[in-house]
Amino acid sequence: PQPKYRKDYTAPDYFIRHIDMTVDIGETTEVEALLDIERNPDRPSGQPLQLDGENMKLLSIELDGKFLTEADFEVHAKGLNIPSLPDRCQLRTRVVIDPHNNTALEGLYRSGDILCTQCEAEGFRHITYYLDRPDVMASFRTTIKADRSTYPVLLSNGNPIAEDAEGDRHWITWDDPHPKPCYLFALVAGDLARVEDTYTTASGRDVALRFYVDHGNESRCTHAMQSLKAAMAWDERVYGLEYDLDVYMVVAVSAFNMGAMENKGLNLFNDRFVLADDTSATDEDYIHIEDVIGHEYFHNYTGNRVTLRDWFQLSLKESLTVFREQSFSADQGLGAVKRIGEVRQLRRVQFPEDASPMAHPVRPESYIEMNNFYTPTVYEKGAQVIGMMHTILGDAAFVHAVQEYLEKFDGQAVTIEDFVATLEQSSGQDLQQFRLWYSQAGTPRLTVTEHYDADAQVYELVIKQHVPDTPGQKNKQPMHIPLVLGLLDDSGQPVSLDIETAAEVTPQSPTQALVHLRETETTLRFPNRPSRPVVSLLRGFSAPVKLDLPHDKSDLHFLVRHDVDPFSRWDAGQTLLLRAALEAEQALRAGNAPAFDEALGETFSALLETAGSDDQALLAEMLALPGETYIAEQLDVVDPDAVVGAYQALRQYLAGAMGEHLKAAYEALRPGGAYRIDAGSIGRRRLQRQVMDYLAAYDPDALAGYCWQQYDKADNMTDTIGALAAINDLPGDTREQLFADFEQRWRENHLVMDKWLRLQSTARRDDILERLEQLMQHPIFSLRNPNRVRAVIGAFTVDNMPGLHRIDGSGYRFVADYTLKIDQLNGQLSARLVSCLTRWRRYEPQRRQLMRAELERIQQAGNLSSNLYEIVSKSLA
Ligand code: DPP
Ligand code: ZN
Repeated sequence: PQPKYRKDYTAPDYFIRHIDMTVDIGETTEVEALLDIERNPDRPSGQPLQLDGENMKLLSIELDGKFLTEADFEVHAKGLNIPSLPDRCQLRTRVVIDPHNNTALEGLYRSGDILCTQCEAEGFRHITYYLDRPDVMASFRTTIKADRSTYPVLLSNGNPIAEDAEGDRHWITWDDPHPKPCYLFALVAGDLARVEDTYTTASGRDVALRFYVDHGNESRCTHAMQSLKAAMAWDERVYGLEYDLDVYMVVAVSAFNMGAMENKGLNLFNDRFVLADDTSATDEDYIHIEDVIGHEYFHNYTGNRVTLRDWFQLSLKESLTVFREQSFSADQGLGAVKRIGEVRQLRRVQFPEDASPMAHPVRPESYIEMNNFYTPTVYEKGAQVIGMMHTILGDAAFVHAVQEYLEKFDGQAVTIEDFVATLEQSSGQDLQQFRLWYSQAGTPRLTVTEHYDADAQVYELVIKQHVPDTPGQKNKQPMHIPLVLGLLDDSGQPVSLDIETAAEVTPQSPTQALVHLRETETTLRFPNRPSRPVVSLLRGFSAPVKLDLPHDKSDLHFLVRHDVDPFSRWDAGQTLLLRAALEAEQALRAGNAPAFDEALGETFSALLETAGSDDQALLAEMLALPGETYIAEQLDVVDPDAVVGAYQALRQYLAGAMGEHLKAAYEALRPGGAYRIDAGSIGRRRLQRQVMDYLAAYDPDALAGYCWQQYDKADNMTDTIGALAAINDLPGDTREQLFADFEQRWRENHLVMDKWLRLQSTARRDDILERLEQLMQHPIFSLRNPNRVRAVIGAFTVDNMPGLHRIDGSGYRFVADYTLKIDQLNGQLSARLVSCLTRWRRYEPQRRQLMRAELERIQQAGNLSSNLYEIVSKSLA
């Protein structure tokens, strides 16, 4: 496989203005496509037409009504070429495809008993011969013919304009007048139940909202429907954007590679992001559903109305849409805590990616397989980049600029540069240097030193920035980094700011400022400080950077108690915990027992004593330890045993310091009434779950009793799963009985069983690999269903550090074996699973050798998907 490069972009030689397609579903599936083709006047004439098409059998081809013979065109494995064409013509092709044996889940495929499509990024070329690139936009008319009893529901984009039936068969024609790239095409055929509601837009138009789900699941769409209406109202209120069609459809699909897909007017969703009710869904499920429903809805403008010129621009639609989703979500109640969760996730998955052999800029320069670039960097780091521009412009100017962008480019396929230039023109801000966020990969590191001159009463900060080398990129330029900060005096009060510096400073309030770092080194002087203040840096996580704080431990304890910014307060606590974990890791490697400061125990016990306070969700975050992956991320050479040991030791120490208070807190946090899903109740449950995590370390027997009771009394899945999760690593009868009972109760519900699978795959036990094999024998398991595979193998690779890194290499071998097996079915999935091995160079010598050997074994197996080939070859390079 050969890479494609961003610099090689050229406009298409031909456009397709309209496609009239008939999909005839039967024993075999036949697709007839009539394309209205026009030469691009800006390109030389006489170019061949090169259509994309894979995994299909060509039956016939006609140009302007005349059948072509084999001498007139050339078919190859990736498409079809016609040497020359008139400036305008109609091309009709007829092909046969095989959705029933399509295990890759791109193009048209079978999921359970329904047929459905996934066309982003390049799936449409598995349905018919086409110019499968986003800058070719056509209006679509789609006729679907199928058996009436097997496929009573036939859906595509736009509006239904005609239908009829004859005998066992029926057909329906859909018309989508909005020209769109083919990655937004969708088709569904199946026996599905429909749940309908109406939304009245701000201007008074009624929009029909239709969810299609398996029969029996009708009552489980309520939350998704509510979320959709909330998202529609939010986009009207905040961005002034109204939905533009009469119908909005969402179909829940069980076998789906991604979370969901924003096809115009017809979203397809992984069913885990649609189906929910109190007994089967957790708080986190409810929140994810709201996020993903919002995300796909917001794409209707940022992605669909204004789309991408080419796939290197993917972040143009994804980062802006993630940013909009995150703003929407924060507005729904959890606010700052939501932000903390995003940062935790960014540090857990994106920072490692940015330091890996797959590190790439938010706007990649090249790819072998586009599906490998639906990454945390393009999505989550990209959203932080948008967030920084939001900070720099200010909310009103940012929203206004986005509106201008959407108006200016409505109906067009554009670039990230078009977007940034519009923000610049609209706001008058200079974003020239800021653009480096799109082209330079790697996480910038800020190193801050402080100095207080008591005689002169001046406090001084020196901030250095450095962007690390990444594959193909060395010696990077300094970036434009927005740093939000404030100072606290000895009593913990915010100080009014007066800053002397060469850098640009934008005051945000009398006590908080935005400093624009643009140089390798920036000095800030704060005059008239009668005593040394404590600085609170990177408030609200104003930039996606690693920050070496200047603070000593006592400053961090002080910030945990006093900082007014919830993010920085939380991060001060995390820094304390991280430093303690790293000291413990060092001790363990030196063969010593870890030791911890008493002050650490005091600070965190004191936090626990505020458990009755009103911000329980924030408190839960404050009490949660930095994860093992994040601890490992700080080390140049990773010894997984030492990392796991340090994490456990720190947890044990804090649990001991909190002692009996844990039980009191657990009791006090018991629910007072029926299950409710509001921010306050969610916060209480999260805190209770955190307390249980410490109790497992402090008093396992007491915890087992609590888990038993909690499981027994639970009227909701959050409490039920909370009990199983807390006891997951404690061997014993209670654990076995609860897991067995749960299986009996839920074995028919695959989404709920995913939770059961996931917990067991992440359990810390010596026989974990045998257990994984058993789980894969369970009747609900199938290597063809990505949700199941992610629940067993995916969860193991991400959340079972001791199991994956067993010193005999059996964890790596397990992953490699299944990666190869799954690659025969689904390259998108196998490429994700293998990523746990790609950073082998960072591990201690023995693991390094073992991981590398498995990667080489995969590489030598041959016949790999382009997805897996790209990841493995880049990680060995
Ligand atoms: N475009 C989808 C999404 O992120 C992924 N294919 O919404
Ligand atoms: Zn998206």
